[in-house]
Amino acid sequence: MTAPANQLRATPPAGHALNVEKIRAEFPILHQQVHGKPLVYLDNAATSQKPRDVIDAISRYYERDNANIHRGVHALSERATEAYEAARCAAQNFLGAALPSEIIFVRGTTEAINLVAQTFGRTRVGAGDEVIVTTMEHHSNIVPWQMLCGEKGAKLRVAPISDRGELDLEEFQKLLGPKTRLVALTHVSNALGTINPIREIVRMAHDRNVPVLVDGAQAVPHLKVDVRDLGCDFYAFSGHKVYGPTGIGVLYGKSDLLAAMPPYQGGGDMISSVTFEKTTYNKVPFKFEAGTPDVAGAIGLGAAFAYVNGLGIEKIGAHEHALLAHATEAVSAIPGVRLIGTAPQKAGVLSFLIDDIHPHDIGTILDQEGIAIRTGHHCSEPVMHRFGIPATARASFALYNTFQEVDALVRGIAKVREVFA
Ligand code: C6P
Repeated sequence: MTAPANQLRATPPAGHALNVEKIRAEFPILHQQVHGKPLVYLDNAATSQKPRDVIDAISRYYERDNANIHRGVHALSERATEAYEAARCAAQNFLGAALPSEIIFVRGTTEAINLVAQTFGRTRVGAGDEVIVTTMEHHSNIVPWQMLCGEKGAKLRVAPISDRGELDLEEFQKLLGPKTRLVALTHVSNALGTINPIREIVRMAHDRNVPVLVDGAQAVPHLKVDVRDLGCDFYAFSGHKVYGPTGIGVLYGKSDLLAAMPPYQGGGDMISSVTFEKTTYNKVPFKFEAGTPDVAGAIGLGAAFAYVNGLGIEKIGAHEHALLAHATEAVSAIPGVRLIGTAPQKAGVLSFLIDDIHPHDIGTILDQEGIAIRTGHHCSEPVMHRFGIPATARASFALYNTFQEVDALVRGIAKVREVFA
């Protein structure tokens, strides 16, 4: 867990230093020039780069073990099935889930949330009921609930955030009521970097018997997540933000909830028997994994968990926090810079504006310097509306970033100001 901002430190505490030089050697993509400059990749909240271990695990699978799973009696199918189910156990351990069957492989956070909305949501939410989200949600944690509420005649309630980008817990508490059927909120905001106090929010919701879904897309790369310690009912994340491949992600759900939920999609592997008169469904988690899954993706994700575990998520978080502290101090000292998202508890993300320069121009000029950041509304338009801005420039950090790269960003911002002077 990161330290509060008033304890921000620009170097990780003793014993927490990562060997970043060695780590960088394990990421082939980082060693290239962009527009004649060394690549400085600071768009990790959009997707992180992949270590050699992950790339090799996927290649090895296709070179040696590729087969369909849960279906064949031949050796390759057995090996592929074993590797896929081992990845499920790795995900279980990564999240601290009680059982492997509480882990459902999905395409990513977006699919995980849609799955819950279309199964749990459709059976539990009715006319006049309410679903609570927050102002700082990614569109993936707004639109599926809007669709559900529209279909059912239910109401979407929105917990507000402060000028620093913190959730207003008093207002959140007031929204919880007898009609609330679910709270769905992000663990870490992708646009602001705010870390939400999930344990406390879960306690408040559970006091009223309201289940909680947590969007963990921006949390798992930076924080130790233990779903049983958090107490949440669902937890969703994408593999590609935590050094795994694209196209694979995880939905964690408490086993009693998953068992009671209807399937999401129909097809192969999610059934135990089919006749034209009646189909009976497979047990959890297979009930939710219709069709041939992304076997290679799951195996790659398993390799990503091993990679992160090998380094230690606490060390990773401490390193990134030191980078964020250094970047926050250096960037906010530049005249004309306004930071968007200044909560005391933050992870991984620095969103900013420079004078009245459009963020897309900032991004384009930085790209010419070899620096990759994201600009725009970050699929979080309500956050932009809250701050009365159309977009931000966002630098986001990962375990392989260096203090020199932060300094390159600071020089790049100075260049942007020169261009627009
Ligand atoms: N945010 C970003 O640049 P998918 O696309 O399903 O892997 O993840 C969606 C998602 C859900 N929740 C949060 C908090 C997220 O940050 C994201 C993805 C990326 O901020 C791409 S828009």
